Parts: sequence; structure tokens; C-alpha cells
Amino acid sequence: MNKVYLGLGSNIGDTKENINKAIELLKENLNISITNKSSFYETEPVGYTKQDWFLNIVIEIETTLKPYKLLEYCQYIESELKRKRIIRWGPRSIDVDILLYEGFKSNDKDLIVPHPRMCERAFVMVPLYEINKTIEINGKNIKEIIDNLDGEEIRVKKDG
Ligand code: GSY
Repeated sequence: MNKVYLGLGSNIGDTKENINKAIELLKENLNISITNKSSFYETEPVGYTKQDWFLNIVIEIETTLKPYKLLEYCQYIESELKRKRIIRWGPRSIDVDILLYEGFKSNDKDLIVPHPRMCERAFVMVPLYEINKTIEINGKNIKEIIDNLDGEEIRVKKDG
């Protein structure tokens, strides 16, 4: 079993339902078990800023799927939820990103792990810290990374 952290985000339609559907699709895969989940966070858009706020969550899973098979499954979830990406960095019904994959690093054009921009993004680091306070990314402790974030605005969604 390999421990993996996934980042999920949505800012089109019923964002909570989109994320919950993605979680259901993760649960349907017999090679994946969800072992922890952060709260839902409402987050200011990063990159292309003239778009709605996102709902974000980080999920810890254990999986026997190899990294590229897991990537395929994440892409399958995105296509099932009909992600429409018209503008780069723009609105999307669902994004499922592999953030960290235990014992695996990659700088391939299709899969960069650890996720290349995760350490600059409060919408990833804050939920990740909620579920794992000791993790290290590229040799840096998560608390140290969070303390140095400029950080877009982010708040826990009140009703869960
Ligand atoms: O990489 C995920 C898509 N995305 C997001 C996101 O999920 N949340 C926020 N707050 N901003 C974002 N910009 C992009 S691109």
C-alpha cells in the first residue's frame, strides 16, 4: 500500500456535490481506500483571479495503484464530472491532483510529484496541514512552509 495525498477543487456548479461525487468515485475503486479527509475550505482563486471562489479539500488515500494508473483514474474522475477547462488556470467543475505519492518523485511532463506549485498554495497546504502536521515536502517541514506563505484568502466552510 502506498500513502498518497490528493487535492480536490471545484468552482463551477454545486461545488460540494462535485467534490462529494469525486469522493464517491474514489471509493468505488477497489484499489483505493480513503484514510483521512480535511474539512472543506472556501478559497480565493489563484492564477486567473476573475472567477468564482473555489471549494477545496485534501484527501489521504492508500492505494496499490502505481502513480500513472492513479493519474489515469484521477483523469477518469475529472472526465466523468465533465470538467470544462476553457481558460488555463480558469474555472473547473472538478480538479483531482496528485500532490504527494509515498516514495515517488517525478518530473515528467504528464506527472510532476510532489505537485509543482503546492508549496505556494494555501488552498493545498492548509488542508494538508489539517490532516498531517509532520509531513515534509522536498525536505521542508509543512509548518515551516505554511508560516512562510503569502497566502490567498481561505476559510473553513461553516456547514462542513
Ligand atoms: O489547481 C487547482 C485549480 N485551481 C485552484 C483551486 O483549486 N483553488 C483555488 N483557490 N485557486 C485555484 N486556481 C487553480 S488553477
